[in-house]
Amino acid sequence: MEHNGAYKIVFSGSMGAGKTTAIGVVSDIPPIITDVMNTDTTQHTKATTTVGIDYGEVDLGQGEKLLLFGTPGQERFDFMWEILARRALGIILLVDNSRPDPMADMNRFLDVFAQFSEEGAIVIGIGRTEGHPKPGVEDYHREVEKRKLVLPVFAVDVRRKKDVKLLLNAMLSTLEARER
Ligand SMILES: Nc1nc2c(ncn2[C@@H]2O[C@H](COP(=O)(O)OP(=O)(O)OP(=O)(O)O)[C@@H](O)[C@H]2O)c(=O)[nH]1
Ligand SMILES: [Mg+2]
Repeated sequence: MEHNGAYKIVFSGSMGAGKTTAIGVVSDIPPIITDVMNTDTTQHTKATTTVGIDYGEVDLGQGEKLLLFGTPGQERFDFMWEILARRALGIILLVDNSRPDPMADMNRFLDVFAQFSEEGAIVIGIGRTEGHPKPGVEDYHREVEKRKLVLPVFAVDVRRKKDVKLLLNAMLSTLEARER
């Protein structure tokens, strides 16, 4: 794929999974955020929610950079997920382990991004495991295997830069391995 040293990576996942937080924490430029006051409090009680896109950049040096796009999590914006993923090299799928059925959330997004999962271009980050350790990383691995796929799964707290870097590095290694 032609990319001129710029690699598009998309953060997706359910409402409140931490897409906006992750991009804000890791971006080298002030992130572009399209959050408004959250009125959808049945889905999530947090103060704001994304209604457009998140955008940030990570400089890799030598003229290369990552362009990070975040999708809105609310189901009413599901039409945007695929649009935002066009021409992306990979998807970082964030899962909120405190949700009622986080495994179903993961499966929902693996279905949406089936083209990416089949190419192994998805990295999964499980959040809020400190208060909600179950399901564990092994459980997610097993669920992914049911799809005859092998995808990296990590427990992360996207408020920490090093955790978001871990997800990005896993994505880059996967992409490099594929190019070879
Ligand atoms: N305790 C805890 N909080 C977390 C963790 N990861 C993220 N958060 C918090 O969860 C919230 C996530 O909010 P956002 O970043 O707005 O989530 P989002 O995925 O962009 O949500 P939408 O745009 O509404 O879909 C923030 O308040 C984070 O600080 C975690 O591992 N543990
Ligand atoms: Mg958001």
